[in-house]
Amino acid sequence: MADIWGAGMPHARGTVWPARVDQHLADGVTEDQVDRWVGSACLLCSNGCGCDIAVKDGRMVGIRGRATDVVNHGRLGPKGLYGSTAWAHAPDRLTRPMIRDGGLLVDCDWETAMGRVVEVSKRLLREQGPLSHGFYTSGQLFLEEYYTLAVLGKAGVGTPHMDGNTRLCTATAAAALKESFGADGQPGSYTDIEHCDAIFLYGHNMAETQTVLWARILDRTRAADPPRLVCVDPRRTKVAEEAERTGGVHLAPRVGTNLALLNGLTRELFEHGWVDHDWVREHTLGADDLRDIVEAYTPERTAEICGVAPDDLRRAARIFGESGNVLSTVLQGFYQSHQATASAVAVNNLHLLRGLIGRPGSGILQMNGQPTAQNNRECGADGDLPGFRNWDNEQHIEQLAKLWNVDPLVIPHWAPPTHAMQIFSYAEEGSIGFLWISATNPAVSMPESARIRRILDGDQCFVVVQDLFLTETARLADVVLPAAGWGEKTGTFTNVNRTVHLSDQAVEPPGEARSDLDIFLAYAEAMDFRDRDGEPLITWRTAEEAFDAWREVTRGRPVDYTGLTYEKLRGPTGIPWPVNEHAPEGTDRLYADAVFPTATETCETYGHDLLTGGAVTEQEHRALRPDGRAFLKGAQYTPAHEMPSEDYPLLYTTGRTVYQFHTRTKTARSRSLREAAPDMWVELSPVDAERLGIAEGDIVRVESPRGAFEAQARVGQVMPGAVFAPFHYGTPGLPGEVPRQANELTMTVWDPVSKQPYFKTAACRVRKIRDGGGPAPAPTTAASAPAQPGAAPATAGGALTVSRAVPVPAYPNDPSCAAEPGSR
Ligand SMILES: Nc1nc2c(c(=O)[nH]1)N[C@H]1C(S)=C(S)[C@@H](COP(=O)(O)OP(=O)(O)OC[C@H]3O[C@@H](n4cnc5c(=O)[nH]c(N)nc54)[C@H](O)[C@@H]3O)O[C@H]1N2
Ligand SMILES: Nc1nc2c(c(=O)[nH]1)N[C@H]1C(S)=C(S)[C@@H](COP(=O)(O)OP(=O)(O)OC[C@H]3O[C@@H](n4cnc5c(=O)[nH]c(N)nc54)[C@H](O)[C@@H]3O)O[C@H]1N2
Ligand code: SF4
Ligand SMILES: [Mo]
Repeated sequence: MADIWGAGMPHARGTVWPARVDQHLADGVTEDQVDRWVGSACLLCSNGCGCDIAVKDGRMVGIRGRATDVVNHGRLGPKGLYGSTAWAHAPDRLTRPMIRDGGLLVDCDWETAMGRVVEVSKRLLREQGPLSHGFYTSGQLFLEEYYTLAVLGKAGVGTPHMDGNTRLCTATAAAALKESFGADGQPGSYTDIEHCDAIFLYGHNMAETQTVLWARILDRTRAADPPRLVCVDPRRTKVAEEAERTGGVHLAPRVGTNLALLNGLTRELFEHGWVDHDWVREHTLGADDLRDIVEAYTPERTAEICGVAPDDLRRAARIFGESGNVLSTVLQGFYQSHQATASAVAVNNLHLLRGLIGRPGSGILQMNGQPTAQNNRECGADGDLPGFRNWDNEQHIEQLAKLWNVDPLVIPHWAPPTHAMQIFSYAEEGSIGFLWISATNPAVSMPESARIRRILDGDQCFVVVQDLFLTETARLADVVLPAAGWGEKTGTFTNVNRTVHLSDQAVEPPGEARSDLDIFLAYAEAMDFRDRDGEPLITWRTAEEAFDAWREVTRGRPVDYTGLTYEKLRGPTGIPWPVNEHAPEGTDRLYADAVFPTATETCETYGHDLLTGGAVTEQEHRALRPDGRAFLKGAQYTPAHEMPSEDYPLLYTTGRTVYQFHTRTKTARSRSLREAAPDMWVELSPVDAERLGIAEGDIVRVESPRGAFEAQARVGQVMPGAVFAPFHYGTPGLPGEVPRQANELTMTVWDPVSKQPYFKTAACRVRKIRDGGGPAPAPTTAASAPAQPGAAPATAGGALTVSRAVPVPAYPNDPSCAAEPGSR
């Protein structure tokens, strides 16, 4: 637990990342007692580490990394090891459906619960039509489940009101990829780590949020000839420390000023001639406009806006400009902060200006967070259309209509699909009277919690919640459906670098819990959705049949799954798409030929103005003749919606800690993880703490114009003027307990292009309530450590892991395997 990244295995540039198998078995279980190991991948973040699930007496009792998997080479991190199976047999798992009766949720059988769902659904469809229906799903279901939901929602119900919590998570990643390259899909690969000269991490605390990927980076930075790191984060994270250690830079911009910083970096590239003009002319559009936009962002002006030193900015730009190969990663410090899409696109711009794309070591990872967010974006249960199709392109709609054998008019495409924030507004007004929430806990995870609770609790909207547990959200539902979780059902999912894994069912779900696929299929059947010939709309019954239907949807699209089968995925490793007759073993890296899916006929969007979100029309797009060239797009920096004021003088930002996953439904049921970060805290800089008379562990009240919580203060690593709160801790709900969730304070505002809400920019004030009687319950092992070493007892626990180095297998697609055969 304390040794988050495990023992280092440093290795030379261009050689294969060494393999090591990490394994954890539940208390009292030994390896020889395990009955079977079942192939899967970890479902606790977007890294998608290949693993096997240990099964004993019909129960999941542990996990082991897969040495042969390209993604993780056998490694697992603390969440994967301790959090993957502990929740499965928790005594409070939902095992029966529930319905609200006389104000209370009471157990019932499936017939009653589904009967209630179908009755309300049919009535509203009859009386008010498809716009009365909303679906809010997840980044944690399986591909087959999203695809089924997408078909029943778009071709069955016919509603545009369908989105996922991916809107809160990686809508900006998708938007940035679409704006620059024409379609979603990660250009880069993890193998870029083995070949790069510099790594830029933008608003990405990878050391805590993708621990195995971070271990992979450490194995290069701790070896000879390391890449230099540049960290852009207002906290002094482990990433920031490593940036300093490697002779790189930690840029700590004022919260909400990312775009100004990036405009400053971009200007430096132009000023110093770090632009590959030939490449830019041949493969991109928009360089002149971009240069005009960034002209005013001199190092001095940028430094003033962002609160960084001008020379640090210059040094960072020089590292980008002069390194042979650069890998960039971007995550929530950008996606959930002010001017999200413009800032994320600016990272793509930097790579395009130097032509650093499509070759080993030069990659962009517009990261994902959730393990299956990518699949939701591919399958279109999130406000996209299946197969990265463009809702504004009639031909794309016709392709789907043909695949589903329905009239094109049934598929909603008269306006952009409704995004989650809008779906909740419609549910608030009651124009959406039926809202089906699956595998997400918005009562804790959406901004402005009090408002979300009101929407879910009110009578204006009938709420169905499908989950493993009676969450804060489920408690407000009208019907609760018990779902089978990871290991209890079969399906595929795709990690951030496009690697597809199959997760086979290992055990039976508890009680009457059913897989999400079975639940969606049962609804579709009860609703009697039909195609244009009167045949059942959905023809599949099993996950594998759903996958096979999906493969056809991807034919000819950038996200090509046609060469994948369940059989192939039962092999030694996950496989990155596209997989087809040209690339039967998959594709490590996109755009090696510098041809981008931007042609008007192909692209997933015609694009937007990054400042206002105004849409580009088909005619405008066609007139630009993008024809495979990438777009360089910029925007001016504007101040955030809510800036510090006299009343609320501090910047408020939120995020994660290494030991907890989201609203903790899984991680809090592992004793080791729970105890490592047991309760809410809030981080202040030493300067602000002193000014406010706050000491480590004091109980403080944090307030914004929208709400407040009380928690113990950690005098920590956040930059002066800012406050950081973890968002994992829900409201206890016991009488007399004060709310303590980070989202009580956040605001209902979103990015104009990606529509991703801004969890990382608001204003707040903090005051001391009373002594806390000890240090804050924040872990000491990473960014939440106290500023003063030793101010809190060291985080420990969970020594039940074994790790063993193993000979390196040959990884298909890994360019280091080809270049250095001797290193295997
Ligand atoms: N342990 C753990 N790992 C996880 C998850 C988890 O819950 N727990 N969740 C998974 C998911 S779904 C996601 S989306 C990812 C998220 O992974 P990350 O994006 O790495 O996590 P966050 O902590 O949300 O935010 C990253 C950093 O953004 C910084 N930040 C805040 N405001 C700003 C700003 O204005 N500008 C800049 N540049 N930085 C800012 C914060 O200080 C923080 O360190 O993690 C995934 N992995
Ligand atoms: N303030 C603030 N708020 C944030 C963020 C932030 O950084 N700051 N980050 C945002 C981000 S990036 C994300 S991804 C969201 C995450 O927010 P949520 O999606 O609300 O978080 P989870 O706790 O992962 O919720 C997933 C739910 O699905 C259930 N579940 C798990 N597996 C299954 C399954 O197979 N089937 C079904 N039916 N249910 C299942 C779990 O029990 C859990 O209740 O939070 C967002 N909210
Ligand atoms: S890095 Fe992510 S996918 Fe890998 S073990 Fe950790 S939580 Fe699981
Ligand atoms: Mo996320």
